[in-house]
Amino acid sequence: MQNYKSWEVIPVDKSAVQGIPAASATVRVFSPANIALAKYWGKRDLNLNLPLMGSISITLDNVGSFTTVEFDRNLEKDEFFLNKAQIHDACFNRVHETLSRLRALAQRSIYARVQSMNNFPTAAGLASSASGTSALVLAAAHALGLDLSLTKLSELARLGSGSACRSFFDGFVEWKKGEELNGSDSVADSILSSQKWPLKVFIVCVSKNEKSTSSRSAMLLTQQTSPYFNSWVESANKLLPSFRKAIGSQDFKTLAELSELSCMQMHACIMVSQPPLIYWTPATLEVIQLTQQMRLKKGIPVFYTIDAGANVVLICEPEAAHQVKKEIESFEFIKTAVGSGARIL
Ligand code: 2P0
Repeated sequence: MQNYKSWEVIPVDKSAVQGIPAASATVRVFSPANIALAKYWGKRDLNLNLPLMGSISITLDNVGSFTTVEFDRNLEKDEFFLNKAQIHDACFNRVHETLSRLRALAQRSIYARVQSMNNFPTAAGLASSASGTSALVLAAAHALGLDLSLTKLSELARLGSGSACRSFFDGFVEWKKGEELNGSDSVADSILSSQKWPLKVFIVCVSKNEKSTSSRSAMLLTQQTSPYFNSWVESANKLLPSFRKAIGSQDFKTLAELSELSCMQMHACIMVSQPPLIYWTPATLEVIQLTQQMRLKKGIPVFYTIDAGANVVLICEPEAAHQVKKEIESFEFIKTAVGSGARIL
């Protein structure tokens, strides 16, 4: 497998980058997923996807979306294919809205065919909307000949899906809550490069099924009905300075404790929504407990985090990667729990 570090434009039609040729312009890109350590879960503006808290994520290598955007004068409307299937639902509407924002910037009225493939399970709580939306923005901007800064690309991605704004940057990335109503100060940037602290990430896939409730509607449900929502928001914002300090000083133990705390607080808040929403399966809980045993009993520098789904992401010090991989491979129960086997990406 070719090694993709951070986002990358894969040349398909070089003329497209300079401007739209007569009939069509095609650009293919790769954009990585990102996994939040300090979680984003709650919005101060639903239309602009502005968060109620700052968040911090780690950008993945190799795990993400390959997206081809082809602007074609023969199309009468936008078309969107995800993992080869044509999409017509709310997900298509979001793609169309994102393309329309970019068309407006480029002052063009040409429609596009978008083909996106994820090299990991889609909508299974593994940040596929982050990689997919950032890839879409990147490819469409290039195909339209727009020369935009990473900050502007990140803003356009945020408007499509909040967490996508973090996928343009390497290593540890902070997305600021910001105060401005128009979101001008709610921006993402890298706070420490992956080279400086090359932590290893394992995705323990206990379920490849698409989740029954999307992140977007679950976030709204939590915000509207969870009795813990206000204290979650307050706590999430309070934890951020400690997160920054732990990352700045490469203090693994503190980062592990903070990340697990943020994850647990977010899921506790989600679980008590009305109706209650539980993303986990029994295997999720098993992985949590085995990870705790690895760190607290065996002294292996590893911690877990879980996004809006059943799958668990383990993060460890680079020198512990071999040992962690061996431990995960011995998680026999995952095979019996889901029948498809543990998948370690
Ligand atoms: C995050 N998640 O910080 C959190 C943690 C999932 C759990 O952001 O409505 O797809 O498009 O802004 O970004 C998933 O929600 O939601 C998410 P929208 P998004 O990564």
